Amino acid sequence: MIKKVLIANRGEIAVRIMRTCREMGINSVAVYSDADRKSMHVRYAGEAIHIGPSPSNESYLVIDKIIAAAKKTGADAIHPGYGFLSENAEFAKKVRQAGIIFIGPSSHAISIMGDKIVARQTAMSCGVPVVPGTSTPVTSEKEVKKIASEIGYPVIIKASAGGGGKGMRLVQKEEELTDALRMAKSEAMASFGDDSVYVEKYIESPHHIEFQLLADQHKNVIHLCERECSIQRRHQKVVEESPSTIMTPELQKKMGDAAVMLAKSVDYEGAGTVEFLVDDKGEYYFLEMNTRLQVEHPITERVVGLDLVKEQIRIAASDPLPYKQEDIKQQGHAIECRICAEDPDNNFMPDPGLIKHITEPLGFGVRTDGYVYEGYEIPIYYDPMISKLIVWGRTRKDAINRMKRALYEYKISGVKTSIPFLERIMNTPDYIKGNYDTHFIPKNIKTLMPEKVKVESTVEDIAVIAAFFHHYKRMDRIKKISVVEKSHDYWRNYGRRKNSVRI
Ligand code: MV4
Repeated sequence: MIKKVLIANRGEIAVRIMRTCREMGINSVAVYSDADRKSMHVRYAGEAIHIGPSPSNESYLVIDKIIAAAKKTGADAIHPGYGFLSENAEFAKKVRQAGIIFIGPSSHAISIMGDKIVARQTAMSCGVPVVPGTSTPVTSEKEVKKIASEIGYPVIIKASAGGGGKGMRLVQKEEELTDALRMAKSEAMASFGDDSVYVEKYIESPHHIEFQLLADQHKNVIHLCERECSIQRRHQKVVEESPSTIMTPELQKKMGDAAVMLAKSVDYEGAGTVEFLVDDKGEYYFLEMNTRLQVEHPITERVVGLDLVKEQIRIAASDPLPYKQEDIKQQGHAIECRICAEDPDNNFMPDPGLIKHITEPLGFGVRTDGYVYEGYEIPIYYDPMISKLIVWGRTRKDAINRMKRALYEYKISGVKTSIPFLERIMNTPDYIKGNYDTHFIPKNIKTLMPEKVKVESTVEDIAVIAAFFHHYKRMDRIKKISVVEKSHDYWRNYGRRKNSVRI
């Protein structure tokens, strides 16, 4: 029996996990840094314990502090959330050595999947297709040249300790290889302290599709179908949906079975995700396995009707999965937008600060997983994601229209957010048609990033400004200024300054 769970995380995911704990009658313990004293996860938790200064490496990333907090509060289990220590094999091991349940897989499974070369070898040995390339780290330039000429250019060099796009280098032709290899290695060394790299054929325009898994302690492994995660910016997912518009029952069965096989081969336990690349011919290739609950898990929850955190906790408590693969059915369509405190007009620079006002969307088919509230100051130390907006619709079209409606209702002031950018994605014809791959954002950059009206001191601009003032003064004289006083349409006029002039 799990009676008290310590959540080794912060922000929206900490709150999301605690909500399920509350529903299950489980007490929750929050841990918090200096910057998070007033954070929502601290307010929501049954109890909260301070673990150190604001920088993560002095608080949320310190294994011993988290375990000490769990012991002190008598927590029987620790949920790591995502990020921070969630995929740290040493953490999982030390938690269990302390006699505490780690809500997640074995440290063995975490380390296998954490090393991308070992993960690749594991996939190969159980017959899961991988992208053509090396099965061991590459050592010399000569070796890379040989492999590249065998599989054909372009190739991609990836860091073994990487994942999620870090330390990747694309090589279009042989002349670029020397520099790319050197740069990939030095980047890998700088980021991970490990310069081993491997080579894969570069898949030109793939879809990034991942399968959600649940595995219990009794050898039952099932998949909860796929999530389409191709809309990324700098290897950060921006919008995800389920099902994928390119999925067919046949492909789903093949990929789902492959994901289940891989999990079985490492005696996987808990919730996990197997990522694939799918090319334009419907060929799929194993990319990596994430041994944590993922940011985008709610779209799967909505489409298959399961609370993944509840399933994780039950699995950790040794309960067998109460359903079989045949019981899992996708119903309708779900889309998630990640809402970040960042400025889309300024190269997506994080824009932390005080939330002066927030109104979240509500209504049928809408869910927000967030943590900020009016008067809360977003700290500079952590991820700028402040919430996830998840909608459901009977059809994909319904879901898109609902997402547009929900984004329209979403009002945040005090910080800049990615909401306008997300609205532009929802209005992009290729998105609406479901006709997109991993190149969606660069391909549609013109409409996603409308040129800002630049005010430069050219003669022409000055003339335009002068003409405007002339017109404005005339309007004033003839008393025809339309002033927004009390609006009949709150949403439309939200954020406009009082007495602002409509022009
Ligand atoms: C690839 C690839 C094409 N071919 N590997 C891996 C981590 C993920 N975040 C990006 N990854 C990719 N691996 C092979 N063999 C394409 C991607 C990829 C990508 C690459 C460049 C720019 C944007 C991308 C978006 C998604 C996936």
